[in-house]
Amino acid sequence: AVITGASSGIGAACARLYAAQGMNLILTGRRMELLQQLKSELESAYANQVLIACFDVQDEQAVFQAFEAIPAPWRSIDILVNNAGLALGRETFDQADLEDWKTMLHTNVEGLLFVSRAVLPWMIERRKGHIVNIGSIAGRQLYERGNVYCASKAAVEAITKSMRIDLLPHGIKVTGIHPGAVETEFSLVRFKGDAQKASATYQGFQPLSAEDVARTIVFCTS
Ligand code: NDP
Ligand code: 8X3
Repeated sequence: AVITGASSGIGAACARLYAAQGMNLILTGRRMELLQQLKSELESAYANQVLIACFDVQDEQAVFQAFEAIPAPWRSIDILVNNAGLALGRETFDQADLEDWKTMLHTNVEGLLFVSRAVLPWMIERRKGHIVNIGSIAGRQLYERGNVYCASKAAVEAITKSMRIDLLPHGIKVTGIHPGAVETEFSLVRFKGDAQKASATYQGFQPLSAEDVARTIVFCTS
């Protein structure tokens, strides 16, 4: 399985659950150190192998180069979890930072497209594969100051449905997972390191855990 955004949150939880099932993993993200730590943790707990591919999903060239560098025995990919993503800022439409908007669209939408296209030829060749795209309830239930994050996740849902139709003739399955609030690094990233604002996000209700979502992903691909 390939998991993007495996250095924290839902992606890391997914890696742990798939590893426990004996699956070999290709883990991606930008923070090499965290990926290395997870690789060591998993390889010392289980007999499976972990390959790290460190790149920014926004960078088209870097994505394709990273997958071109994957050794042949690793190219029999059964599962791709397109999980890497983020929200940045919580401003009204007129106040939001344009750079934040671009980063969300480049990461959540373009990044998912690049990684999918890099992996797909190997799945098509084997007439086998399952792609899981992580959208969000935010793509369906719009909220105040959610604007472009919500739009990026609505795009993920449209892309997921379109992939499912176009890839069916190749025997490839496509699933969309659209979680509600999950307590991960997500809000810390959204509020640019402001821990107070991040934890305030989860006041008054019990958020999902990364493992809750990972269990659903693993169930869907089982
Ligand atoms: P985290 O911030 O904990 O994890 C996000 C992961 O995405 C990290 O591993 C990060 O790795 C990776 N990532 C972010 N930007 C890039 C990039 N440009 N290139 C490569 N990797 C990147 O958040 P979550 O685990 O919560 O988020 C995972 C997914 O779930 C996201 O798509 C998010 O939108 C979605 N989601 C989250 C919800 C929530 O409430 N938390 C609810 C619904 C959906 P690194 O920084 O090392 O690059
Ligand atoms: C993340 C969930 O509701 O915080 O996608 O936007 S929410």
